[in-house]
Amino acid sequence: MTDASERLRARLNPHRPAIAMSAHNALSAKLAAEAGFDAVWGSGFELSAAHAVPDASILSWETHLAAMRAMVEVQHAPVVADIDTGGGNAVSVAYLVPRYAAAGVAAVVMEDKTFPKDSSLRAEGRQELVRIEEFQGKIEAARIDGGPLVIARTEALIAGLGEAEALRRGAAYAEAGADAVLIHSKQKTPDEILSFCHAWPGRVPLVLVPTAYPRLSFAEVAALEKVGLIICGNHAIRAAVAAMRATFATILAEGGIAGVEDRIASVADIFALQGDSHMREVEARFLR
Ligand code: SPV
Ligand code: MG
Repeated sequence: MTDASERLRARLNPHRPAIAMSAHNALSAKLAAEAGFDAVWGSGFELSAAHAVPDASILSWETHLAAMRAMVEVQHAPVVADIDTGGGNAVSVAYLVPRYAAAGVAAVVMEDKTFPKDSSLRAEGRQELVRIEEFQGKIEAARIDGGPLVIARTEALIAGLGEAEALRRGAAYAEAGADAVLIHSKQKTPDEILSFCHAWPGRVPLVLVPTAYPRLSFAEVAALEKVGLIICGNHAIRAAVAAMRATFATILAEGGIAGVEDRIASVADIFALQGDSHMREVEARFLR
């Protein structure tokens, strides 16, 4: 297991869940780490949104992998890579995950939907799941010595298959060697998630993405003593979109850029985020 995976595993504490913040590029990953989040969520939804395309297996895995590598390179929080369906079947997974391992990610999250996937939160999206045995094979293919943690994600609740099926799948995925099970829901209240968590036997920690039911606080999740990781699924891209829209509208409305000056990051701040101090050290040492 890599150093990043070890650190993440140690933080999957059901009494005090780790909190991951989403990112869509290296800069947002760096800001998430700077803010103090325990991990960075390499979100497929965010990356798709950043390319202005749907989160439906449209971007290539190379695009996603390059984004994960860039996130790993610029900050120290463990990166949890959202590999969607793993690119196809267990063979695809067996070739894909070593590349994510080489990029230095701490964990991969793989979901039990069919390829190509549709976004879980999309109203009336296509939510078909692969057979349990097939997904167990994909989990086994994802597990490599010294590689990232494997977080198996079941979409049984998203697909409307009910709690019993979600529990059956979660247990089967833990049996196949998953380090944690992500249980996703798009209900606007946390009821079905709370019920699932209470029923979960606790063989491996759970992972939640509470986008659809935002009123469930981190403290309430911790009180369940079943969840090792809470993922803030898409808050970086939504914050960026809101901030850009507000800034762009103000500039056009006011006919100049002066009015937004103290509401946006300074140029000095951006230089710092680019690692300007490191470049100055390099210049001082090597430029002759
Ligand atoms: C993502 O952020 O890409 C996720 C979470 O997988 S969700 O969009 O809720 O499916
Ligand atoms: Mg995703």
